[in-house]
Amino acid sequence: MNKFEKPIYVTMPTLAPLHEVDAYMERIWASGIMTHNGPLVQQFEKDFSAWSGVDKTVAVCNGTLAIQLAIRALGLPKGGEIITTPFTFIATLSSILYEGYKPVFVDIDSDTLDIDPKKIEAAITDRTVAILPVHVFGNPCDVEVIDDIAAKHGVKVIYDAAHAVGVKVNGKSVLSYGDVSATSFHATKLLNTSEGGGIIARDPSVDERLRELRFFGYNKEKDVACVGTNAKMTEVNAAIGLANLKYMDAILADRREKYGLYKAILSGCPSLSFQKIAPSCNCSYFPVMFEDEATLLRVDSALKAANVYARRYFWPSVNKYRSICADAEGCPISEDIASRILCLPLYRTLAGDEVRMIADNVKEVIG
Ligand code: T4K
Repeated sequence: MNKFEKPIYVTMPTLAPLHEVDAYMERIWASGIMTHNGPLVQQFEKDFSAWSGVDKTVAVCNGTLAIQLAIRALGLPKGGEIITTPFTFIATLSSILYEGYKPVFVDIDSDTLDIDPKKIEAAITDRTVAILPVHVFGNPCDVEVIDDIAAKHGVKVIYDAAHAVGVKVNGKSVLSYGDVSATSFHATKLLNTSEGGGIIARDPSVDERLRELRFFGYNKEKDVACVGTNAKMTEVNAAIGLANLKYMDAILADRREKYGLYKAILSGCPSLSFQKIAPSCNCSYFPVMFEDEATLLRVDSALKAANVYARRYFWPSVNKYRSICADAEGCPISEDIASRILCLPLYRTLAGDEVRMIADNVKEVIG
């Protein structure tokens, strides 16, 4: 077993050289503008949109509020049902509940780990107001099929794109599908602003409403147009994001290379399986599925003994959180996969040799 001297975490933030962040910080210090849709937030919105290939982005303070505001901006009938995936981070589910909607879980495709589009229509009722899929681990959902189902039934689509920066489908940004996409710029994400989120809306009036919602409900005329909140991104967060954005192409290439390295070593183990990813997946995580939970637990504790801290993303399947969704439907595929999937460390400063050592450790435990 290869032991590591320093702890190896599931991820580490991508950090641009400090002097490049400082150049932006000097502008903040010179102007005294720290927040309230300042020049750096506006520039970050513009530069992120250009890099992603979308018209506009609304920058907010985190990915969770991005989902909440996305739901709210669509003005959906209160109390309706939102169809979503059980295989996700708690923030997807809690945002639906926080906004006062009933989550209806549709099980996942066991290969892609995204919501199974073939099962969505059966879950649509006259109370359905939206579908909220997640591009799990940056692997794009079947967006064209999902958007078609939504159009046919007159419901909205909100994509939880927290993992999906830099992903293209049919040559277009995945963020341009659906009515709204909500992404995250958290420290653990491919593009980070420390804490942050971004919302991309298809309809310019929804974009406008999002800008009001994040700023206490004030509109451009400084009148209160709706019940808003404070979800602004600060200038300091935008400064970090602007500096990091310049490295995104290199970061994507690096992830793909290390993802390929893990896969090349671990593919030789017949008892392991992997997410079936689209060529455009951003490879932001390296999930691996074991035969059963007992094997996962054995590998996880051996890795910890070697100073490697993999993470059980996502466990449990969120439909199992009985304290907040007591009557949720069972989702056998998601529950099974959640019990035996582990994300191995993957980040820019992780060396290729370290990837090899971690993969060899996994192989050694499973035999
Ligand atoms: N939708 C989906 C599908 C999501 O996955 C998420 C968030 C959201 C929505 C909501 O987006 P945000 O509101 O968070 O913007 C992490 C992240 O906190 C969370 O952003 C992420 N998904 C989730 C999958 O993972 P934890 O509790 O596992 O993170 P934590 O703090 O243990 O960090 C993991 C490792 O990263 C640490 O062991 C070390 C490293 N790390 C972490 C932080 C915070 C650093 O090196 N530096 C840091 O500052 O939830």
